[in-house]
Amino acid sequence: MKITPKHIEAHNQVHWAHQVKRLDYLTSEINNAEAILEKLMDFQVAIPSWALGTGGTRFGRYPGGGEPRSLEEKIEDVGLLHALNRSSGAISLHIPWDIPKDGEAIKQLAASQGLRFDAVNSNTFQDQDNQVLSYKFGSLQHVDKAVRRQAVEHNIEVIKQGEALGSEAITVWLSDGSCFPGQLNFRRAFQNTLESLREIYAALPKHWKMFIEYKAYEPNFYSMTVGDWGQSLLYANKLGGQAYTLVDLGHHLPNANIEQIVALLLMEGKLGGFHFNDSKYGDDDLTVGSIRPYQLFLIFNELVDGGALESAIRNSQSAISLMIDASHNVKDPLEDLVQSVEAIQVAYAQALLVDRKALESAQLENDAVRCQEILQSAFRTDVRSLVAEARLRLGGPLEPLGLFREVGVRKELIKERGLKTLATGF
Ligand SMILES: [Mn+2]
Repeated sequence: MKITPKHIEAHNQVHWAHQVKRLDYLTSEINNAEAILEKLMDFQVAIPSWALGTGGTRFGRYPGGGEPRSLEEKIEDVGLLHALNRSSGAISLHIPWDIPKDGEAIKQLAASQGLRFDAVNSNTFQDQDNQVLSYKFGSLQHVDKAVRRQAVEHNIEVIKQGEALGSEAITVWLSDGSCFPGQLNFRRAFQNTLESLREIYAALPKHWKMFIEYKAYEPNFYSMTVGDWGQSLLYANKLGGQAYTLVDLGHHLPNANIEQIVALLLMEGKLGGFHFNDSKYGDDDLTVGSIRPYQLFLIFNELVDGGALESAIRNSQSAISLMIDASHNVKDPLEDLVQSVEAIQVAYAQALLVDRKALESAQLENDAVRCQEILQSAFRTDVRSLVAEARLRLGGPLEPLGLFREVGVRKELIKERGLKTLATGF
C-alpha cells in the first residue's frame, strides 16, 4: 500500500478553497505566521514500532485487521504515516520485539520511506523465551549479581543493534521496584541500579545518549526504583554528560505539574526527550491531546520558552528526542497516530504564538490575570490551518485523516495482510 502524489493532489484540490479561506483569516490575526510555518516544517516526531498494532489491556485485545506482521511491515506503516503528515520521519525500535534480521536491508527500507532510526528501547520488564534468569524481582536492581549482569548485557546488545541502524540513543525504562514495604532495601536497590547503569553507560558510543525514563507506579505498586524525575536526574547526573532524563507524560502521579518538571530539567540541560501520550487516571496511553490539550500546550510553552525545540530539526545531534508512546484498544492505530502527531503540532504552533515579551512583563508586575489571558489567547487560537499549510508545503495532504479514509488505507492493508493479523511484540 502506497499513498501516491496523485492521491494527495486530488485530495488537496477538494480542500483547497476551504484552506485558503481559513489560512487567510488566521494570517490576518497573527503576525508571525511565516516564522511558525518554518518551524513546523522542521519539526519531526518519532513513532515507536509497538504503536502500529492495536494496543491492549490486561483484560483483552481486539486486533483491528491488517496489522503489521513483521518489522518490515511496521516500517511500511510508519512510511504511510509519514506520507500522510510529513512529520513522523523516524522510528523507534523496541528490542527484542523488533530485532532486525538484516540490519543493512532494514536501514535501506527505512531510508526508502524517508525514515531514520530514533532511540532504541531495551526491555528487562518481561522474561523472553530462552532467557536464563528471571526479572520477576527486578533487573538492574536485582539482589543477584548474575541477573544484573544478564540485564546489563541485554542493554549493551541493544546499543549494538541500534548502532547498526544508525540510532544514536538508548532509552532505558525499568519496571524495577517493589510491591510491598520491606521487600526491598531502597538504598541497595538504587546502588545496584546505578552500578548496572554505569556498565551500560560505559558501552555507549561517544556520540550516543542514554535516556532514563521514570514511572511513578505499575507494575510495582509500592516503590519504583526510577519512580520520578528526581530519581532519574540523580542517575543522569551521577552517570555523566551523555545521560539524560526522559519524560513520559503518563508516568506521573495524578495532577503532577509536568510543565514545571520540563522547565527545570531543561534549565539543568538534562531533558533528554519525551514520550507523548495522554491520560485521565494513570498510564492510560491514550491519544496525545485527547484528554488534556491545555497541559500539552503548557508543556510546549516551556519547551519553546527554554529554546529546546530550536534544535529539534531533522537529524540534529543536539535535538531533544520526541516520540509518541501511546497504544490502546479502540481506534485504528494509524488514525490514532495521525491524531497524535497533529495534536503535537497544534500545541507547538500555539506555543509559538505566545507573546513572550508581554508575558514576561506581566509576570514582573505580578499581573496574574494578564498572564493567564496571554497564555489562553494563544491556546484558544485555531492554528490547524497553519499546521495544514506546513504539511502542504512539504508535499502532504491538507486533511490526513480524510485522505486515509478516502483512499481506504486500512482496507488495502487488510487485503494485503489479512484480517486476523497480530502485530509482533504483544
Ligand atoms: Mn514511555
